[in-house]
Amino acid sequence: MRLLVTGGAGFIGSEFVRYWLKNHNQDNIINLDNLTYAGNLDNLTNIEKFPNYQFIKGDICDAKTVNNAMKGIDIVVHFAAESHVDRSILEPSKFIQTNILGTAILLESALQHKVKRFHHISTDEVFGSLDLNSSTKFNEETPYNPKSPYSASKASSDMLVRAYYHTFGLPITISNCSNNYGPYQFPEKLIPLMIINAIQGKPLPVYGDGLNVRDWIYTEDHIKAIELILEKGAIGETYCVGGESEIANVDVVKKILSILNKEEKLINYVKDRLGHDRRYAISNHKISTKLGFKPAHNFESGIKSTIAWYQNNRPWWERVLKGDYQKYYASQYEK
Ligand code: NAD
Ligand code: TDX
Repeated sequence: MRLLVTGGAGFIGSEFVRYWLKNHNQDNIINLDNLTYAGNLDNLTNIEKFPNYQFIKGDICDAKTVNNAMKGIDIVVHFAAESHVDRSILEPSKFIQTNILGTAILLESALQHKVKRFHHISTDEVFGSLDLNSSTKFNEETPYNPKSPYSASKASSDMLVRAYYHTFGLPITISNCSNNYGPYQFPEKLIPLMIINAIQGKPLPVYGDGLNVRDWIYTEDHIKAIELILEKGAIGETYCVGGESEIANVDVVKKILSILNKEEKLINYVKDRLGHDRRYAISNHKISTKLGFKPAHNFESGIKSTIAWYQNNRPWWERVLKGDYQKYYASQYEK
């Protein structure tokens, strides 16, 4: 099989590329990524010389580049996106461009090239926000109710994917996953930002009261869910994917501090995120009963191996912290 992976130099996309080449070595992967601030070829050094791997630096919003990359492709796995909620508050237009327009261009090209499968990676954030005191979880039937420019752009892209299935018969599947964490995550997201700040003895900026809840999944478990969907998922279907680990932000931060043996006085409560979603929780019922998915990592084991990775890969994150990251950090946290 020939796979076109978009966004394969990012956090989750690069985990997919590394995993797939290791476990499906008869397949070929073309990785199309335009290397935004979040794209990093250092994530792929183990596999970059593999004969069945090819990298194309290009934008999913550029139809010519996409059409060239799509030639001979059997399966598209679409990760490329602007992915950080806080940046979508600072600059929504980039999210509309990449997440909506870029997905539309890929869908049209996949249809023209008669691909056998278009798998779209989406998020639980499209469903909106749950009450802290309820036990309700999002599932495949939950109506969309996105609240941030990021989640609204992802919801729009999901709708376009569904429209290409219903109108044109493009063989699609969609996964809506909860918050990922693990090695190689860009340190703008909660867990790597807190780990790196804690290692450096810097304040840990917790938004609002710190009681917002997220459901955490170790990236490798997310990739295994995608593998199951590609191998056994039904065309036209959506699958929710969760980590079965709902935790309040401040408890995540306290856990990181305790593993690193640092004091809780590093916690710094800062101004809340605009429109901050209170709680996400997602049901694995469909993917577990239909495809046999079960996350292999619990938060306790996943966070320990993630912290160990950041401790052992200091040059990776020191390079990332240079340059534009400093500007972003100052505009987000030092205003
Ligand atoms: P990321 O920000 O780490 O990586 C995104 C990648 O896409 C980068 O390599 C970037 O260079 C590339 N990219 C961005 N714009 C592009 C464009 N116009 N053309 C080509 N490449 C482009 O993101 P991530 O956390 O790995 O997320 C991957 C996907 O998973 C996204 O679609 C995101 O919405 C979804 N998702 C993420 C999470 C999470 O917790 N991180 C959870 C659920 C779903
Ligand atoms: O400095 C911070 N302080 C803080 O309290 C940051 C960066 C975050 N937070 C809070 C906000 C959220 O309640 O931590 C929680 C997690 O924040 P993020 O890591 O930014 O993730 P979230 O906004 O929940 O969105 C993530 O999960 C779904 C990903 O970024 C999305 O790409 C994915 O779709």
